[in-house]
Amino acid sequence: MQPEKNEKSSTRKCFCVLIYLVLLSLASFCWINLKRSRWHPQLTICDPQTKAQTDVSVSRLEHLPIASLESMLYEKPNALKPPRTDVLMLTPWLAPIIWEGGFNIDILNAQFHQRNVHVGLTVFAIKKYTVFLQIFIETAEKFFMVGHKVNYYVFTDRIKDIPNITVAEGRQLVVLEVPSYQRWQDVSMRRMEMIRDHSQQRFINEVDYLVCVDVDMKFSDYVGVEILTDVFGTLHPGFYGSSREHFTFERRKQSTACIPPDEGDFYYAGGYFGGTVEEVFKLTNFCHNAMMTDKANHIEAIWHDESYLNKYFLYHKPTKILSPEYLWDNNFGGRDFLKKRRFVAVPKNHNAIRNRRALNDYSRLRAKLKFLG
Ligand code: 4GW
Ligand code: MN
Repeated sequence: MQPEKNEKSSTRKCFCVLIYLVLLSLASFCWINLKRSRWHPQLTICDPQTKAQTDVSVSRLEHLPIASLESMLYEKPNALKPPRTDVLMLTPWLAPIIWEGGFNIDILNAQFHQRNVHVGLTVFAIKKYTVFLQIFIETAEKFFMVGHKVNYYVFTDRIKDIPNITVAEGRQLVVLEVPSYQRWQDVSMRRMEMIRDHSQQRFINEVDYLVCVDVDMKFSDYVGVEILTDVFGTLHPGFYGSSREHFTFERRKQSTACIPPDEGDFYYAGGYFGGTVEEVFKLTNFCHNAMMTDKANHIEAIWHDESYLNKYFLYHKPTKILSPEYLWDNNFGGRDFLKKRRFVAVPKNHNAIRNRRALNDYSRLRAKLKFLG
């Protein structure tokens, strides 16, 4: 009698385990699908650990548009008459430098519409820098990639402070919660790591290009698909006319960001770069790894992420370069060559926005640079 009882109870146990497993897999299936569908609302709040799961190759092919032929009328280019002669429009490695007058936006828009491009604009608003978001997004709605699909990716540690902005059709505001760092240098530098990680986990499934910029800025004229290419950098508004010796590259040989005095093409700004998700992944991965190597050796490059970016671009040349039209500071006034000021710095109340210790660091560094010429 006993063995039969045992057998019965173990069969029951097996059955219960089986039911439990079926219910578990059903629940996880529902949960995964629910997570995916959360992507659709305009404002998406997402856990930093989230991993997007779409199959890239399948989703991209599914969305390919059907080729159509359309004619367009515009002024004929003249092989013997350059549109502008006052600025450099091509680098020695044949990358265009983007200036007003050097492109026809209608042709470019038609080309990028044919490809149905989707652009991601990444911006960090950590701690008090959330105050810049309202103007940043409002002006981007007016001037950034108008008529194209845009995802704003706002990285923040203060989700509650994100303004509730309604964005136009075809555009989405995605808020990504990230940790904040105590040192302001780390706040700035860790952007590379976070862009890299999110490129791999989510951006690669959602957008074709990434544009990565500072938040203490506003758009004041059009910024469109003319900037899009494999990988681009932007001429720093303080150094477009400088000689190599005046570029503030990292010069100490112990740092991975070191650039020797007889090398360097341009001085690129840390606050404006981009390209395809794949290329931005490579760039940010390089910069983050270089920073980690330096950290282990107790050294930090002079201008933080900007120094590592400049090192990357020296040996991985950008395929387009944005002129200072795309990154200007009105404190510099205007310039004859500057036909448009597309993206300009918002004046910061340094005392209110930055902590005092950081201010001291900053003024010491500026004084040192002045002294060095
Ligand atoms: C000193 O106290 C700080 S705080 C220097 C940068 C800080 C900071 C920067 C911050 O507290 N929160 C934050 O989100 N950021 C992000 O890093 C923000 O996107 C900002 O635009 C970017 C670079 O810092 P920044 O604009 O102050 O740098 P600069 O003056 O070189 O444009
Ligand atoms: Mn800035």
